[in-house]
Amino acid sequence: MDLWNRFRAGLARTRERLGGPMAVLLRRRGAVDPETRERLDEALLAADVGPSTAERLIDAAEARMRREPELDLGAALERVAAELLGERRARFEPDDPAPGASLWVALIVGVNGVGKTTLAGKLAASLARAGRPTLLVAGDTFRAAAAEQLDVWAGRAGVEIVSARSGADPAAVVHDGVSAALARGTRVALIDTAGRLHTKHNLMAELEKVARVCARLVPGAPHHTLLVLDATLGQNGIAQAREFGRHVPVTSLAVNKLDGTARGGAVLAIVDELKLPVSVVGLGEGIDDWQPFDPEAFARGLFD
Ligand SMILES: Nc1nc2c(ncn2[C@@H]2O[C@H](COP(=O)(O)OP(=O)(O)OP(=O)(O)O)[C@@H](O)[C@H]2O)c(=O)[nH]1
Ligand SMILES: [Mg+2]
Repeated sequence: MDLWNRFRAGLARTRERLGGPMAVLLRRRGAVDPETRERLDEALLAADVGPSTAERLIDAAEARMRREPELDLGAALERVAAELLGERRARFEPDDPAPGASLWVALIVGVNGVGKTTLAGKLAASLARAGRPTLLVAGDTFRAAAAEQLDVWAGRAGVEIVSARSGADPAAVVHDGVSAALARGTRVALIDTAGRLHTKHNLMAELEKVARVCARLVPGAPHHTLLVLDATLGQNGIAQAREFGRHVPVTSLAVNKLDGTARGGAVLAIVDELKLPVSVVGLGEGIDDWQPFDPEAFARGLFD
């Protein structure tokens, strides 16, 4: 399956909520009458778009149809959604290497079970394949099986890994991992961290310490802090991102598990509320089941 089709397949359940019952309405042109507005609003809420973002999208689509009368409601919604999603853009990839080939450090954070470790594996594989020597750092020393799980991914991805026994101080492992990456001259260090509830202050302080260790070893590190969200949790991601953002400078969002959820519309609400770009989407459990985020393709996958 090509990338677009995989993406489309992943969004199928969300699209069913938006497109299916709405097919006739989405073909209408001109002013949005109150009944259409109400049914559209319902469909958007069912896809977890969130009330204020839904309202904003419908208003923007209506304005768009006034300016471009050839557009029907579905096409107008697709365009305004793509604009909203594309307002800020980010890619999860190392900046051009400075002369002397510096190390690019990325920190992967998020609440429990959202798919951080899986995504670390997928991204490491892709970076390695693109010819960027990558080292995985097992910063999750909390869960006993966490380092083993990352080790399996390192094997699949064909990259090196630095880990420690469980119970070790995560900041110490990160120190060792980043130092090893520097010593070995790898281009990228990807740090997996333990899942933590955004409301637990001691755990957030631990994350701040991890980020400080990175900065001490490599100027400007972490160069990318990727906050991983779980699409099946819908708009809960908004509160998570707000809280994580108070403790670490979140560069971009990854939205995992977009396959098999009908709540993909939450991505619109999350981007609208947080003004943070999405860089990556997870579409399954396999090593290739992810994609760089493409606002236009995402909007098309929702509404067409
Ligand atoms: N369907 C689907 N499952 C996923 C995706 N990403 C991860 N998973 C699954 O979600 C579960 C949790 O993934 P992990 O990578 O262990 O999540 P984590 O955030 O590292 O979990 P903790 O370290 O415990 O906080 C696993 O069963 C993964 O296979 C995805 O994009 N789609
Ligand atoms: Mg994990």
